[in-house]
Amino acid sequence: PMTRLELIERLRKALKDGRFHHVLRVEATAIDLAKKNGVDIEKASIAGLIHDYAKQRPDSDFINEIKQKGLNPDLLNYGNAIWHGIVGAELIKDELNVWDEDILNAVRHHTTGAPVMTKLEQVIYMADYIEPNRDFDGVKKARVITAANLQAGVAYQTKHTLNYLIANGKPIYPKTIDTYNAWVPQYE
Ligand code: DGI
Ligand code: FE
Ligand code: FE
Ligand code: FE
Repeated sequence: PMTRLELIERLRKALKDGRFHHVLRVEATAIDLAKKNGVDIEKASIAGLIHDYAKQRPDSDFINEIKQKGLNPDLLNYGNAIWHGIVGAELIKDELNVWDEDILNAVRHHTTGAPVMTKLEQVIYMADYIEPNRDFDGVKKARVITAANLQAGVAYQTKHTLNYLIANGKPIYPKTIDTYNAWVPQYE
């Protein structure tokens, strides 16, 4: 596997400047949340760095990967927002030689969440949402809630993201609904 510094060089090349700095902020936020929640710091660092590795790839790369790896064909009905995590994890295996399934699952679930998430997956899902440059209505509340209780943060993000998607007429990936049902009624 690559060292952190080798991964950083690969990410610098794969991403535009703004996105590159976002992943560095997600890494720092993930390390902070990992320390507070007893999560492996090394895995939080690597997962934070690589979570958006595939974000700027053309649609054709994802479509090829879905077909080649025999992923669920329903994925073809969605787009980059859904693909860059779930399908991005396959590109990461192919191209960055990261094979740790805990880290890959954190990448896979960083956009939609999942009904069952490890603490590492929760840390990456939340770090992506609250990294210091995020600026949306409710981000301050999201930071306060997440600092107090990681699982309550997951529920908060899941509820607000689904609300945003519906308000804007976006297609909802079924796993996003499953995540909502598993987390929001329980933690509200
Ligand atoms: O990649 P980032 O911008 O750092 O953040 P992200 O991967 O968490 O989210 C990317 C976008 O995906 C964000 O605008 C919310 C959106 N999203 C989350 N769940 C769904 C979704 N978009 C659609 N269409 N359907 C979903 O279920
Ligand atoms: Fe992302
Ligand atoms: Fe996110
Ligand atoms: Fe991100």
